Amino acid sequence: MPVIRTLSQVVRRMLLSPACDCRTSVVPTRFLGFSPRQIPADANFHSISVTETDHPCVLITGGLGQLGVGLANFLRKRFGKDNVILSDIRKPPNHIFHSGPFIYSDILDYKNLREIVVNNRITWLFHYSALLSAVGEANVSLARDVNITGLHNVLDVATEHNLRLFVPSTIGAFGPTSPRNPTPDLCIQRPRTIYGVSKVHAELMGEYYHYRYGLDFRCLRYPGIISADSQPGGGTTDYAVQIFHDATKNGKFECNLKPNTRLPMMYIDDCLRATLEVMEAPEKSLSMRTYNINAMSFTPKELAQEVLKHVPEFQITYNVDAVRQAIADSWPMNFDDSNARKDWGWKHDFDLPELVTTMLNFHGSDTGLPKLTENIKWKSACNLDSCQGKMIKFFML
Ligand code: VAH
Repeated sequence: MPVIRTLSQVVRRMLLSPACDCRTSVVPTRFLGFSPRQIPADANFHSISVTETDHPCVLITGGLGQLGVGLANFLRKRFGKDNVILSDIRKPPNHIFHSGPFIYSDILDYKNLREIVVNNRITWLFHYSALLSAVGEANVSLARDVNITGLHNVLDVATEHNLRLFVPSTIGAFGPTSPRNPTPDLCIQRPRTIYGVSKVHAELMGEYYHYRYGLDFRCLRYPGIISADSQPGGGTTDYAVQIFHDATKNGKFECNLKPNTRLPMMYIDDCLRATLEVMEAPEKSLSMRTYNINAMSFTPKELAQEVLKHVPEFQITYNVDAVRQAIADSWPMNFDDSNARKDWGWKHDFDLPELVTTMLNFHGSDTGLPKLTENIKWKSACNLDSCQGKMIKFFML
């Protein structure tokens, strides 16, 4: 029997051995090392599985982006404030710093990540650090470092320390040659942005680490996320957040996409709930590791028409941003999320009317506007040009 010297010889021998009919079965190569960074076979850097008592110990990277703070608040209600650590490379505002554990984490520093995971006995990691679509096109090399090299570090640390890892993907992981209406989970993915390419890479690498090393990797492709109390991060769908701020502050909005640009969208509360639900789903229920999730799909024109039902003087104009328009034209118009609904019971709560009422109430509240309900509609009693950023008088119809 020849002496097997290298791991590749082991794998080759396994794949080619008569016992392994690779045409029909995936070779279970999980025991061939715990992670790609484990060099000598006996130098086992693999953490023992930390038995999660009655809650995970959570780390969120990229915590100061559009979703991190909302996710931290949501998970702290579920697992306890001290069991959810928010992290970023930037200093947080006071109200965030004092709302729960916050630490520095740099996903480009592999040793920093390992130290955080070990010192805080992390068991779940939500990896939100990424440059989004439009901002990524303006800085491709940084997007490649953060979205790809950073991801590699997170995958390795998660594998070596037995973490349950969530990495968000996006409608941006599809491209102009993908079916667009609707877009299924499994189809051609040739995105035309560094953001999309990096997210396809994240999906494929996460699934590889799952099958090769047993990493509990879970991934959702998010639609454009609309958040009330957090700013979007320089993406293509950001118009759908800004419109509400401008509608309540000065009654008009300049949209940077064409009126009939249809994109899948979701309110942040649905997004955060879906993220927790897929992380809590029993492994046996997951037929896939990467799922589309959907809620609604609308155009700027349809969104403006819904806003007009509550702010009749509202005016929308269009000044198309060619970069964002080209990106949007390459993305799905509607998502097929039937696998998520079948496997782990995904169901959205917010459709367009609920979204608009919720967002207008949030932005209206800091201008002293009455809360909108079904039978309350605002009507400005003024010419918007003279509004000076505030509606002067309202009455309930
Ligand atoms: C972007 N808001 O526009 C992000 C998101 C689905 C889009 O990933 O880049």
